Amino acid sequence: MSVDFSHNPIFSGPFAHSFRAEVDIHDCEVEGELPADLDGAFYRVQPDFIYPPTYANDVPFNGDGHVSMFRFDHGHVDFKCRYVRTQRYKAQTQARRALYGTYRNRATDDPGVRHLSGGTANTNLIFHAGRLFALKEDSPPVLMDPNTLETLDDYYTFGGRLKSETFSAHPKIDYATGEMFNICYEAKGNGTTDVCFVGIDKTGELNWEAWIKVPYAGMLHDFAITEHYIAFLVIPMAVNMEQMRKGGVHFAWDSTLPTWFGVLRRGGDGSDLRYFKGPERSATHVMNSFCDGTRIYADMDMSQGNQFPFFPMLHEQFDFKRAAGRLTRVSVDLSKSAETYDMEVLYPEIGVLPRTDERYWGHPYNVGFMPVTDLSKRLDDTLTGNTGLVLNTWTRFDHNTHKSTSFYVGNTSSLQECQFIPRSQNAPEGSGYLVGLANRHVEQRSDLLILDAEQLDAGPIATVKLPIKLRNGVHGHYVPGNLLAEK
Ligand code: V55
Ligand code: FE
Repeated sequence: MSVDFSHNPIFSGPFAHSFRAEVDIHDCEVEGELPADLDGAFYRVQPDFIYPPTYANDVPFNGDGHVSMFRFDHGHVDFKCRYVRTQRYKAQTQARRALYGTYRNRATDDPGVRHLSGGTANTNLIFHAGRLFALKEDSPPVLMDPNTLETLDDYYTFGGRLKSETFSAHPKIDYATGEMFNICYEAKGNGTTDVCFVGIDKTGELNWEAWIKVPYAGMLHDFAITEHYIAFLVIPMAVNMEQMRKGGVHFAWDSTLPTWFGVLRRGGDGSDLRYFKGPERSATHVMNSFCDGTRIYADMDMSQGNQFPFFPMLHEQFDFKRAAGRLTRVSVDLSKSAETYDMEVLYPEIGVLPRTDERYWGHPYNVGFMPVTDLSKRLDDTLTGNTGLVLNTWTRFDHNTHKSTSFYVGNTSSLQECQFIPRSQNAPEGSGYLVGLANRHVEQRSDLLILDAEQLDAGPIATVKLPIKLRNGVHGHYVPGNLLAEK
């Protein structure tokens, strides 16, 4: 059977079709001037099915990890993109067909691949202790060479120290200590309520773990670190074993479930874990988080209902109004005996994928960024396929002044996630560049935009013109050049 993507609805939206190519561009074409001081690599990853899914109910989150690298070199930039050589990628390319079934339901996989990793490495990248990790939250990390994007290890377990079957896609680094932390959920297999937190020291050794239980197996996509605590939100995007037995995807939205904000001591054994209850809410990403004495704060892209239109809903229809996320400060005071957590909506903007100046991860901070939907400047629906909340603006939030400034991309383009790059290691918070991909809907092409992060409203200072159309990606990460030269 030939490769034919045309019959699957996943591929009908704009910038939804698999790219499937691996490309090198030496010295990319640039409009404007790339900053002469910019030296380092911006990595991002897109789910990119190498073969069309075999299940009609499959979701975009099940695509194969396809990593792009923009290597800035003092006024020049080279581009490279490669599929991650996951066990799944290798088995399927060898067989020349899809062998894996629907999203995170291993019983729908071909029996011949069920002993292999199901990981797609399609969600995020992070660089720590000289290693570039490509991540999917249902599997251990995959290591890539940060300069060539070769896959070095398709199932990295920190030398056997990772006991969890999973490792989530949002590790956090505390740059004050050099430690990396992560949450690992469904740590003992599909649907298990076991969660493992891990700490990796600045040399790359996994030297801390704490095991806890969650009230139900919800998607624990991201989590929060602070100087003394770790926190996470359990959301009603819950594993649905009954749906999976019928050949469905891993999750369904169950609005009858509460949310739970869990807090435990960083470095402890997990026995001090406390849960605080909240109403039906979704929040998949943390902008940043910090503690002040016994009070813990986590700023998240929180909405009232399900944010993912492609996951089944058990009790109601998907509602774009209830899916709208706003930057919300979730907090608890551990010195009090309250059983609920506090919520404060910080800004009116509707958006997802909040980011920050990562040097401040886990510490008090003032600057954050978020792709938002400016509803007053809607994209031309005939170009976007009218998919609802299209991201058309990057916004910078300053918590000190409570002001926002933004860059609007125009009504024939849309934006992907943005990434902050500090001007130098010692630059003040939020001083540097904001980069990310713009989807050009008329030209059917991608551009990388580089803005001065302190002057978003001035527009891009440089635009890297790609002759190709990348698809909608998930997350990215920036690594300064001096760390890439080290071996
Ligand atoms: C997310 C993304 C995923 C996934 C689960 O953005 C959650 C949230 C790209 O895959 O599997
Ligand atoms: Fe994410």
